[in-house]
Amino acid sequence: MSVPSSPRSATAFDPHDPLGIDDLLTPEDLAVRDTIRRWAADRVLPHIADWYERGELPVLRELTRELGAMGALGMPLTGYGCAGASAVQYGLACLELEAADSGIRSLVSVQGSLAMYAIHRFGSEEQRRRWLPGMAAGEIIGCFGLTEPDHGSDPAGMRTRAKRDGSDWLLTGRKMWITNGSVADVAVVWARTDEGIRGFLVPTDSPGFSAPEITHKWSLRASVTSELVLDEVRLPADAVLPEVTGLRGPLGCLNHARYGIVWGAMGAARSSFESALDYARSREQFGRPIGGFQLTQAKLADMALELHKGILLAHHLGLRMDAGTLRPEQVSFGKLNNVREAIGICRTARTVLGANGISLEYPVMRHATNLESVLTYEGTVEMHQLVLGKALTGLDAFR
Ligand code: TGC
Ligand code: FAD
Repeated sequence: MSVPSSPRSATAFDPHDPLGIDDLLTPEDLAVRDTIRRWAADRVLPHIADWYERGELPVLRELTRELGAMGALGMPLTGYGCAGASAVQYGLACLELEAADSGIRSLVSVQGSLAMYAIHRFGSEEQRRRWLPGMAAGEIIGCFGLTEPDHGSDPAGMRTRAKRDGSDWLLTGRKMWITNGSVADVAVVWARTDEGIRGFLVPTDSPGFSAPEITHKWSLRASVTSELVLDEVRLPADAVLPEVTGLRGPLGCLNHARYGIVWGAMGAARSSFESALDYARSREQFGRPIGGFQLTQAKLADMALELHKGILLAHHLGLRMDAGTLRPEQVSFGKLNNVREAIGICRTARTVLGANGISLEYPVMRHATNLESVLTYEGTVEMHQLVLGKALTGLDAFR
């Protein structure tokens, strides 16, 4: 092992990459990251505070097509117009998107890791051909309906029901808190059947389907969230995903989306940390920059520790996903740690900015409030603690 004998023999310390994590990335990884970073800087950052304040994402379809053109939708999937990128590259894209806003990363997660992944993994060849190329291009928007008003953390209790009627299916029930629900062209809906839980591809213009938007959100304001109402929606026999029965279907999709969040949360954290670092260098009190006070430096050092440890963890999990060795418990490890630490970083960054920390002129409070949703969706903190608790002890404490 070689240890630098003097500071001069080491590469220069980079405050934005103190551990030299960039050295772990391939030229292709860096190219993907830079492309998405440039796109977000150009297309999202100039408008996001305004969209957030207004509580809307007015150019959602346009942005989705642009994301499709960059290969960001269903990025690690292969064939059917998907980019076939590595898991690490997909993770880097999630980080860059969430550094702009969690709502944009959510759009990509739901489209690619939930709706497209479900079709790619559990659909028939015909379903893949029908839906995936348009979804990869961002022409067709998908959503993923698992959560119900009375069944969030415990989807096994879902009430949405699909009954056979001749060769058709009749779907009745309600889904809640569904990202992109009211703008989607196709909804992947999980429902109870006589055979167990199954997934259905529901064109959103089907009679009996409606998706009222959920308003008055104080988090993920630049993201569409909806209820799905299914009132005897008639679907043909081939609307069911043929390759899976049981909760392992939707939970298998969640592994992929949760993996993206492991990276994404570090994007929100990075943006908040950088905002705090800039501010600390320029804001003066008591005749000197606040970054010169030991208490501020302690905050910056602690934020940097958790930020870069989190990125290292995400990269480690990405390598495991690419090697095919990533376990669901390891995804829970990453989601639990990185979202919790990201919120902590945002909260500390907010204190460094003083009163400006609560202003939309800076991204910190927006990221912090977004992360309150990220902490809850895709499995709450408690669910991931219980997943790890079960893996550690062999004892199931969910029920
Ligand atoms: P349990 O009995 O443990 O498992 C039932 C079956 O599922 C299998 N399984 C998994 N398979 C793949 N990946 C995983 N992570 C899996 N976890 C479990 C399991 O092996 C079993 O298979 P089989 O074949 O033996 O039947 O299920 P449980 O009812 O005890 O529940 C376990 C628990 C609590 C961990 C699970 O229900 C859970 O994860 N709850 C949280 C629900 C959740 O995360 N919902 C997210 C909704 S989607 C969303 O939030 C999108 S946000 C938008 C955005 O991403 O931007
Ligand atoms: P509950 O399950 O009611 O939990 C409430 C509290 O009780 C939590 O703290 C929870 O951890 C705790 N709790 C529950 N059970 C236990 C236990 N056994 N032990 C200890 N504590 C427990 N869902 C989708 O299907 N698709 C989407 O696209 C989607 N998008 C979303 C977008 C946003 C903005 C939000 C906020 C949510 C979204 N969700 C989506 C829903 C999300 O997945 C759920 O909110 C989440 O799974 C938690 O369910 P719940 O809100 O019903 O909380």
